[in-house]
Amino acid sequence: MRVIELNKSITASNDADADALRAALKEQGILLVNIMSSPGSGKTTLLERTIMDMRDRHQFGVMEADIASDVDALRIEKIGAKAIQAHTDGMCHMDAGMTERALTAMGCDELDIIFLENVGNLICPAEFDTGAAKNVMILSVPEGDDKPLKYPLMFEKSDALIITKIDTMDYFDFSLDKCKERVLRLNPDIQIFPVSAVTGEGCKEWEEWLEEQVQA
Ligand SMILES: Nc1nc2c(ncn2[C@@H]2O[C@H](COP(=O)(O)OP(=O)(O)OP(=O)(O)O)[C@@H](O)[C@H]2O)c(=O)[nH]1
Ligand SMILES: [Mg+2]
Repeated sequence: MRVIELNKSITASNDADADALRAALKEQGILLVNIMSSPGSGKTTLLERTIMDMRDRHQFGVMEADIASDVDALRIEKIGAKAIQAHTDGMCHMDAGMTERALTAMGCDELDIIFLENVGNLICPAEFDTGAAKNVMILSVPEGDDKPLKYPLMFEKSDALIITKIDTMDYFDFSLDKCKERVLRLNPDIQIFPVSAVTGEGCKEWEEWLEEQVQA
């Protein structure tokens, strides 16, 4: 497993770097999807299922951004997809310069969908454009349906919201309707997919949306 140590980007203009990276990836026909959520919401589990369901049609790569360890990248390699572990030098987010260096280190010539599993937290990753074509947020049922009220920016910045662990709905006081209403008030254009990465419920709709983004 390769681990790349990333330090803070030297350029001050993250937005310009992000636009340049987005344009370069579009030119190469690569869809970069930035996955954001709190720690343990189920990012890696959902990526494993998505890759296994779609790997006959696409070549996947995953950049796992964490402060330490290589466990997530090893999980992705275990299912046969390309992966690199990026260490953020204690930083709580990825920016465009860090994303570009991780992409270069991984190598993406033969890939057509690349996931960036961003550092787990609901605040900092929403503030930095990574250069991804699409931003996807994951919220899990045990975290509660009030999260759109407390962390609005991430919901505003995301193109899609995956509400995961719906198989645990009976055990938590989570209202899907209330959650959707709160999210849509912040971002009327967001696509919402309730799923369980364990049972597979709802994953087809999310994967169809992902397929549409690759084709676009
Ligand atoms: N019941 C249930 N458990 C899930 C689901 N998805 C993930 N989990 C469990 O949630 C825990 C965390 O899952 P991960 O996929 O490692 O979460 P993560 O967001 O990648 O975690 P970090 O990378 O550490 O932030 C594990 O115990 C998973 O088995 C789901 O849909 N349903
Ligand atoms: Mg993970």
